[in-house]
Amino acid sequence: MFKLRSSTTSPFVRKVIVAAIETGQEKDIELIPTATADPNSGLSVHNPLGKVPALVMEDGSTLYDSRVICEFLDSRRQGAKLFPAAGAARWNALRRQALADGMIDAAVLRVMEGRRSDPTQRSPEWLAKQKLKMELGLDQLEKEAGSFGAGFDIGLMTIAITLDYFDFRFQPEPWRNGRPMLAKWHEQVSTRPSLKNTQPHD
Ligand SMILES: N[C@@H](CCC(=O)N[C@@H](CS)C(=O)NCC(=O)O)C(=O)O
Repeated sequence: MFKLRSSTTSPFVRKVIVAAIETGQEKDIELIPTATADPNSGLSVHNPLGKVPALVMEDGSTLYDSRVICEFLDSRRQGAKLFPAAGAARWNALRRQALADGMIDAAVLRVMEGRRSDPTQRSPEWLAKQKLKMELGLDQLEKEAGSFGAGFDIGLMTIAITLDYFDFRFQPEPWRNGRPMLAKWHEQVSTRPSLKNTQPHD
């Protein structure tokens, strides 16, 4: 049995949970809810970076981050792969994962900046810079959405999770406006049980 240092709001944790469901391993993973802001959480023992997700193996060793854990889970099963083995399909999936991970990073930084207890410490320039990364990423995804097809790999999985996170944390920002292809793909991919049953919540 693996233990996953987790949180119900983290899109990076959700990547691991969706990958576990897609690869039929969710019963092998016990979730350990972890508040990353709690200095007594013991998280740094499992990940010196103090971030979730971290996967604790049966021998006590750990794996992080979401990219490594997802590929580890994928490597444990035969058949259709979340991580294509080689060639253009692999590089495209990894690039899309990198793009979507970066969009989540920008979104999380915005959320954290907005939570500063002293509002005068918030930087409007920093917030605008992170928002621009999210928007340019969305524009790039709109250009590509016509070629996403009906498949599902680590890149498309991370994109779906990113869009759900934007809806979760930035509901008033209408990312669908002017991005019809991406909106249509998101609606279709969201019927997938692994996504439908793992929506983020506080
Ligand atoms: N690149 C990492 C990012 C993980 C990450 O940023 N996790 C956030 C939660 S969404 C976190 O634990 N933040 C706490 C902190 O940075 O102290 C991954 O893919 O797992």
